[in-house]
Amino acid sequence: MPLYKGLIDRYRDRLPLADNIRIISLTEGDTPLIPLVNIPRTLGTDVSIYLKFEGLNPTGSFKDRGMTVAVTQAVAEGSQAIVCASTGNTSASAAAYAARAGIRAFVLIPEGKIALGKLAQAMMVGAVVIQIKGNFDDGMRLVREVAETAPLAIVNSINPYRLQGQKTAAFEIVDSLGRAPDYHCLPVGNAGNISAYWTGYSEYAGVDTAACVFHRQDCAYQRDAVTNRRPKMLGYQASGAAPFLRGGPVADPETVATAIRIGNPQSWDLAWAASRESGGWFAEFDDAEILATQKLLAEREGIFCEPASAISVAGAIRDIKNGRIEPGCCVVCTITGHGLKDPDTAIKQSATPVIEARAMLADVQKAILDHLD
Ligand code: AN7
Repeated sequence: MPLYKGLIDRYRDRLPLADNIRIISLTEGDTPLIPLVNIPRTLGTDVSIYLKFEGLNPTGSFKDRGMTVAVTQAVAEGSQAIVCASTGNTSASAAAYAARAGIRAFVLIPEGKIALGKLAQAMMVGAVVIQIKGNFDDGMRLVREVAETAPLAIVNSINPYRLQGQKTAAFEIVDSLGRAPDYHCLPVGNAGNISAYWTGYSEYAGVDTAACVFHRQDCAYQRDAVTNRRPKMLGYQASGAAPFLRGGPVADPETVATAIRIGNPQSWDLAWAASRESGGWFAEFDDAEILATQKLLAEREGIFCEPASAISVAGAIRDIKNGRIEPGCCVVCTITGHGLKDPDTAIKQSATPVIEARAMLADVQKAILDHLD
């Protein structure tokens, strides 16, 4: 096997980048597809559930896929600085790729509503972190406005190169499974990722979609179909931040899953197109259900994800139980971010307390015997 060099290198012929440009990469992508083994057994279902574990990207979230392409293109266009609004993961990723490229990153984050790991990442690599007294949607508006007055490349997913990078996750899934799944479950915040996956699945099936903005120009998507099917796209939102369930923007989004605390998704039309064209649906979960699923995944499967990511598994479980996802199907859930991103939320809900012990055998023995059953 040749050395893996990142997703631009692997999928270059399906990405709208010019030849001979400097690629800004941290060797992102190529993430594992992990089958669930214990949860399906408990459910008594023969549905196969796979997790696309995007928490194993270089900065711990799926954002790196879009960022390698967006920052590569920004540098190719001569940008000296990038800017984004973020609930945390985009800022961590943008900051890292800017450091790699040797350019400046400005990140706007909502005050007090960003998981600690994400803040540490952006600060550590030297991004200029601007905490605004407002939420993500305020930040997004300000980014659009400030980019008109200063020479900054926006690297939020309104930058179409972001979705182009993120669509490669769908390619990897089809390449690994040898087929497209029947259902694909995703958390939905700003709605870029669900749009990107649908673009990727559609391109691999040789079908045009609204988000195929680049390939429409040269029709490459029509030439190279590698599968004849596409999954139904299932988008899950937190009840306190569920514009796709309410039918329009939500003014004051609130959820423990801060990554998806977004009331005015920028890829509204693309996400609806993905849902409608695929025959999928949107559904919502409250914070208690999100946290319970995060814990279930950790305790039953050993997989530690951040709260927002657990919602895709919550959705799969509910829709398997209620029969909307039929027996015998193949389901992929994207685990969008690593659990280490948000240690505070994890520690708060941990069932096993830390036991204080003297550095003596008797204390350690007692602690162990108390917990052996
Ligand atoms: C872990 O970082 O929007 O629907 O600013 O971090 O494509 O927005 C994060 C989004 C899901 C939602 N899971 O994806 C940001 C940001 C995690 C995330 C989403 C995000 P989109």
